[in-house]
Amino acid sequence: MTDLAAVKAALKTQAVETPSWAYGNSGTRFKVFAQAGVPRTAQEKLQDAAKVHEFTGVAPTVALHIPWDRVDDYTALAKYAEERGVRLGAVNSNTFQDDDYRLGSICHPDAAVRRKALGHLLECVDIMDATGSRDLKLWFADGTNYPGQDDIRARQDRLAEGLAEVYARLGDGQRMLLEYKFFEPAFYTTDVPDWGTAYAHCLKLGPKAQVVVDTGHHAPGTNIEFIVATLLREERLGGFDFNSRFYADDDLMVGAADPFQLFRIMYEVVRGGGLSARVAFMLDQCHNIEAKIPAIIRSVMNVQEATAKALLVDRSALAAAQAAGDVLDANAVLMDAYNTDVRPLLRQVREEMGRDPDPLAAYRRSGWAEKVVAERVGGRQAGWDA
Ligand code: LRH
Ligand code: MN
Ligand code: MN
Repeated sequence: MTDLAAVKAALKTQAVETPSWAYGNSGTRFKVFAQAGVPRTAQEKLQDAAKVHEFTGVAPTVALHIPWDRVDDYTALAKYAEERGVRLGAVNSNTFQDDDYRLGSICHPDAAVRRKALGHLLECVDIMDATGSRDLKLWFADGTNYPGQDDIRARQDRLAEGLAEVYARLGDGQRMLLEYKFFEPAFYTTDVPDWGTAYAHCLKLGPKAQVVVDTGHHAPGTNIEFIVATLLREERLGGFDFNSRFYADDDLMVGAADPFQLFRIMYEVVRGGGLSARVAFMLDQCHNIEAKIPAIIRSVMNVQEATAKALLVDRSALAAAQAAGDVLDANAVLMDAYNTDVRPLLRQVREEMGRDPDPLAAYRRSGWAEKVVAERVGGRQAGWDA
């Protein structure tokens, strides 16, 4: 039997971090579609993020991407966020959009480029000091396109060296989250291609270095929940970049392509005690063709639904079936939870939190979309024009 009060309490304390870049225009390498009313500044992105939190009640922080969200005064930006009821979350570094990074950043063969990249990463920690952010999220586009292009092992040495310098700069209570991705933009080797490589570096660095699992960064068929279970066991799961994929790094709404996979991941999170502050639940998505704020609200709700189902798994019945070797019963316990319609429960949770039970309808009624379309003229692309 599951304790419904405990399930509700867990759902009320859940926090999903939304990414500043999801509020801006985005697209593919073929076309960026401009939408009316999208934010033109970091402040306007925070305004939109505040709306997502206002209507969901569980999205209190916003991730920044530097330089996409560069401002003169980050302390003032943090204050601006707080005045609107949200806080600044993870600082995402960006060592992939300068010409200098053609052959990589902190793995680049040229020490001068490595120094430049390192300077950016250290600047991101300075920004964290000003914003009060806990997490530095590192994703490296580093890799090679052709066999023989560079020495695989030397690149790992450069990576380790750079990461160690950043690690040494972290203050008390600050962490670095190392993200892996199996391919793209490099096509032959990627310097942090998988959780094993990320984990090996984090292990050498120390406990402030944690792995971040971007759900879109795996080969088709990869068992992501196994990775989650393993990293939680090793106390090295720092967080998630949630999104959905069909074919590649599609950055679609989390839970859209495969809600069952999201449930399996969230079950391992619950099972491993990861539904706590030490695991950051972040979205990393782009809304190329759909309205952005409603899409982000929908994404937050998808995470909530998967979490609710994971919390509803009857763990003692599951353990009993597993101990008895009853394959069918064990599977049925999990499927019962997955097949539960948790939407009424979540409506109740929202009402108890003083929010509208239907966040999307409430947002639509609020008139925010019409207001920003009228006020914001000339919205910007999420990143590549920064
Ligand atoms: C890379 C990635 C990484 C970046 C973000 C914009 O594919 O997932 O997290 O910072 O996209
Ligand atoms: Mn990511
Ligand atoms: Mn990605």
